[in-house]
Amino acid sequence: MESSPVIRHNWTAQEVGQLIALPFPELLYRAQTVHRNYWDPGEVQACTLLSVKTGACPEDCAYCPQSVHHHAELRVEPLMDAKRVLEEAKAAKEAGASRFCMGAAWRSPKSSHMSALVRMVRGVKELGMESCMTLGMLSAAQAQQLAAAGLDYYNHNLDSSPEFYDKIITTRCYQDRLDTLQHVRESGINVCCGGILGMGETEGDRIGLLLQLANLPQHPQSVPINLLVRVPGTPLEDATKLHPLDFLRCVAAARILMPASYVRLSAGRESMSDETQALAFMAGANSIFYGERLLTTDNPDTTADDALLVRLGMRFAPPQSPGSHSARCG
Ligand code: SAM
Ligand code: DTB
Ligand code: SF4
Repeated sequence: MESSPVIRHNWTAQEVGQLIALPFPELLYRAQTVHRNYWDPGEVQACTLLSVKTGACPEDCAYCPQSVHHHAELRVEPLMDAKRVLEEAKAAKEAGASRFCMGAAWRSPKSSHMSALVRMVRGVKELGMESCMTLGMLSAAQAQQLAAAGLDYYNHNLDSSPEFYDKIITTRCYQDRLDTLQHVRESGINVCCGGILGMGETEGDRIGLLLQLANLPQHPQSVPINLLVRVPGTPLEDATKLHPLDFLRCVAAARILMPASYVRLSAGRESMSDETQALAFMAGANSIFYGERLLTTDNPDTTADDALLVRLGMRFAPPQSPGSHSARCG
């Protein structure tokens, strides 16, 4: 097994399976070695999320509290005014975030939404932050409109393996997701794409997800690894918990497979110990969601995250100009 810092797009399921199954110390050692070739191991990127349109989503994603098909407790809110969004972005910047991610509970945005979305992107850029949006499926034209506004990143997750996918979502297919990723990539916006672990999938499915991500034509510049937040009222509220070591194995594999990408320890940190998070940073995670809310669920308090970083002797990374984040690979 090779752990040299070479960017590959031709991984096989067997290779990824062998990686994941390495003795844990060996896997972490390899991931940390790759990590140090590309990144400063003392830095973590801080991204703050804001739900700019909440709930009443027509999609049936089994994990999601915002689906109209489920019964999670939630205050439905229409698209937020751009001015209010920018006030939140400013507060996030003052708290130390370098990237501001705006999420909407849509299958896809309507053309009538685009001018407000463009105002949000421009405003976040003017604050000197990286901008990110996650709005559902995008057409090529919509991706180009957001690119022209200066959007830095678009988040669209594959969520799981192609084989497990239809046990989780029936209202859109895997290929729809791949198509949106292609539109985003071709528009020049950086891709943020990852998935969710702990939905009852097998290890083979986790391997399948990692394989899909690692063999995309370009690695997503950001790879969010979410641990399922088991929200009451969703079909996955009683999903069997994933063992933290199995979660960590995937983080390490993601780092090895996609050396120059941010690997984000995303949803689910509320239920993780400090030790698990520390091991995730050892395994190559170098980004977190920072702020007391994710979209509709809780995230650790910023004071707890600040204290954790101090305890670990780590620090938040300053904003980077998109595209320059793999500068250390030389
Ligand atoms: N509606 C858009 C979409 O689905 O593309 C954007 C917002 S959606 C909430 C963004 C991502 O959040 C999903 O793709 C999923 O990976 C993640 N997510 C949603 N609910 C989650 C949960 N309960 N636990 C972990 N991740 C979750
Ligand atoms: C991603 O991969 N995780 C974030 C972000 N992209 C948009 C969302 C997590 C949502 C967790 C459930 C909630 O708060 O609604
Ligand atoms: Fe809607 Fe996105 Fe939630 Fe799926 S994940 S139900 S598309 S908000």
